[in-house]
Formats: sequence, C-alpha cells, structure tokens
Amino acid sequence: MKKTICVIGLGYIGLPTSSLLATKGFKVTGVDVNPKVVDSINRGQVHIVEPDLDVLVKSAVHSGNLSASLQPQPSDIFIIAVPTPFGEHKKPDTRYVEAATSALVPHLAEGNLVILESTVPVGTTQNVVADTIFAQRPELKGQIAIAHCPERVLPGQILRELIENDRVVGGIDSQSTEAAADFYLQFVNGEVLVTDAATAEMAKLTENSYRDVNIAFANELSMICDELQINVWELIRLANRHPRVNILNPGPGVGGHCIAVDPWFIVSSAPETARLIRTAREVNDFKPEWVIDKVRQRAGRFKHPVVGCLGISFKADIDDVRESPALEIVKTLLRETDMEVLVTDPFAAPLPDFDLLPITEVLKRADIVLVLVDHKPYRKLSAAALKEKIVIDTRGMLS
Ligand code: SAJ
Repeated sequence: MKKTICVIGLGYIGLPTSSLLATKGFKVTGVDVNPKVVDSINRGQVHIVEPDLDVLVKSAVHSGNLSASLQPQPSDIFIIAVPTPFGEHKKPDTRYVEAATSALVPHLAEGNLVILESTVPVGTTQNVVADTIFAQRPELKGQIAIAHCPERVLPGQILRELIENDRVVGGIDSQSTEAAADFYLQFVNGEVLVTDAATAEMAKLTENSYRDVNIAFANELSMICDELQINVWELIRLANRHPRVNILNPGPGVGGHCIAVDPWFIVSSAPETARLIRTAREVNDFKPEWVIDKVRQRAGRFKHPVVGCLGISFKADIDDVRESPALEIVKTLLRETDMEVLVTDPFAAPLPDFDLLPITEVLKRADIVLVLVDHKPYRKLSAAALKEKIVIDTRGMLS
C-alpha cells in the first residue's frame, strides 16, 4: 500500500516537497490555513514563482497523489513546513510550529513519523513538538518517531536541491533518527547524515549564519573601499585569486526569510556569546541605510532628482520580496526624500505603495540609476542606455 504523508504548510518548502513526494509515489495531503492556496493547488495551479514548480504541481495533482486541504488527516508521516519569523526584539516566534503541531495531534497513531522541517531555535523539536504531542497523547510516548530535518534548498533551485542536497536528520531518540533517515533515503540522492535533534537544529542555523557573516565581511569591505576610493569588485576579484580566500559579493543588504532571520535565533539562545553573529547581522542590516545615504549625496546636485530603481526582490531572478533590502531602500526613498522615485522589476508582483514601470521608461527618465538587484535581463544593459546617468551599482553588476 502507498504510504500516506501529510505536509503542513504549503509555502516555498512545503509545496515543492509535497509535489515531489507525490510524484515519487506517496499519497500526499498538503495542508494550509489559506483557503485560496488550497483551492488553487487543487486546480493544479501554483501561488509562488519557482522554476518548474508549476509543471510538477500540475502533474502531482493530476496523478491523484496530491490534494490540498484545510485540515490534516490521519497519515503515516507528518511533515511540518511552516514559517518561523522573528517577533519583537528579534526573538524567534514559534507560534506557527505550535499551531501545526496541535493541529496534527488528534490524527496521530502508533508507528507514525513526525518531521519538523521548519528552521527553529535549538530545543524546539523536543520542547515544542514532542512536548505538545506527549502532553495531549501520553500513550504515544515511545510509539511514534519525532525528528528534525531542516530544509536547505536555495530559492530558484529548489527542485534540484530537494533531491541532490545532503540532509541532516536528528531525532528526539535513536529510533526517531533512524525512522526519519529511512524516509529521506527514499527520495534524496545526497547523503543522509544522522545526529540528534538539537545538533540538527543548530546545523541549519549555523549554515545560514556562516553565509550572513561572510556577506557582512563583503559588505563591510565595500563601505571601507568607498571611503578609500578603491573599486571593491576589482579588489575582491584579486583577493579571491589567493587559493584560500573566497570573499562573497557585497550588495544592498541581506534579504529573504532565512539568512536575514535565522542568525537571530542563535543570538537569542546565547546573547552574551554570539557577538560576531550579532555584529554581522547589524552590518548587513545597516547596508540599506548606507546606500540611501549614497543616493542622497549624489542627488544633491539636481533640483528635482529622479532616481530609477532597478529591482525590488531580495535577490536576482525571483519574485520574493520578503525582508528585501531593495524594497526597503525604495520605500525609504519614497517616504523620506523629495526625489521622484521610479521603480521597475521584471518578476515582482505589483505592490500597493508604488507602480512598477517598464525598464525603458525608468532608464529614459532617471538622473540616477540605482541597481538594487542583478536580475538577468539587467545584466545585458548597454553602456549607451546608461550614458549621462549617474549609476549607483550596489551589486557590482556593471563592474
Ligand atoms: N547575498 C549577497 N551577497 C552574496 C550572496 C548573497 O548580498 O554573495 C544576499 C542575496 O542578495 C540575498 C541574501 O544574501 O539578499 C540571501 O541570499 P542567498 O542566495 O545567499 O540565500 P537564500 O536566502 O536564498 O537561501 C539560503 C540558503 N542558505 C545558504 O546558502 C547557507 C539556502 O540553502 C537555505 O535553504 C535558505 O537560506 C533557507 O531556507 O534557510
């Protein structure tokens, strides 16, 4: 008999995971609190932009192996893939994990496997998921498996990375670890690496903090180089020719729902000790302000400056604007300056605060061209299109 899986949360991780599992022969129920999301998936449509996801969802739904619902239902395996934002004072907010766990508790039965894929502060798999389940269903102690297996996929390459990436799996006990590892081995081509739940939680936070600290180094360099009148892009190219140096790219700041958020989970668990991790977050969070200041300086010479902003998503070639530094810069320029701000983005959906214009119009009218995202179509911009413009290129796209 086909194994049944219930995936709670049909966002950037839950939806690709559900559809992939459905095409691998599992019978999957995807659960989301948003009725519009549930309806559109049941029609075989997607509500997020990710290469090839539309085709995968369509075929998963048409095969009869994937359906969406507002409520969980009894299954062999439950996967929680809900967001974990931060709340006030950058403290992790695990309410969605708590709600998802409570929703599945009545449907659990002996022999089930519960997997938490959401990125969470250390201790959550035990203290939130396991404790909630066993408080309400003490008879299931020792009878079900509970494990953390953090998602590690890169937006823009989710479908490939879901299969190819190595996975870290950590259970609340060794039977749980083993059961979860057996499950991932059925569809992952990468290695499945086993540990305990707390180490798996910390591994995920560490990966994103590693990247944040390294981007902060690049961003700090870009500000130092500006002061010293050195081209940071040339500098990085040269330094990276050293066999043991690999500096990342400076940008307008760090966005997305992961790297700009997860390091705070470590800071909140070890506030006195996580000094470098906190500082990196502060350096990256300061970068949009620094860019805005650059625009103000360059705009000083115009009576009615027109700034053309290229891109609002948090990185190239996606539509996602969550925690986007580009969007933050655009909104601040609109709110706090008298400049005329023209905005363009080939992928992002329209927002209430401003219009998205065609790039040709933005380039024609702007005095200052502010490159915020290095979307593919922009990389072909000709020198002629930027002639006589002041260009502030936060991505080094034109260097
Ligand atoms: N960025 C730079 N310079 C760089 C690289 C990135 O400024 O050299 C910026 C991007 O423009 C963007 C932000 O950092 O604003 C994050 O982009 P990203 O491509 O580094 O990462 P995400 O947020 O799309 O995905 C990350 C990935 N984590 C790592 O690479 C360690 C992904 O594997 C995780 O699954 C994902 O977070 C997640 O869900 O946690």
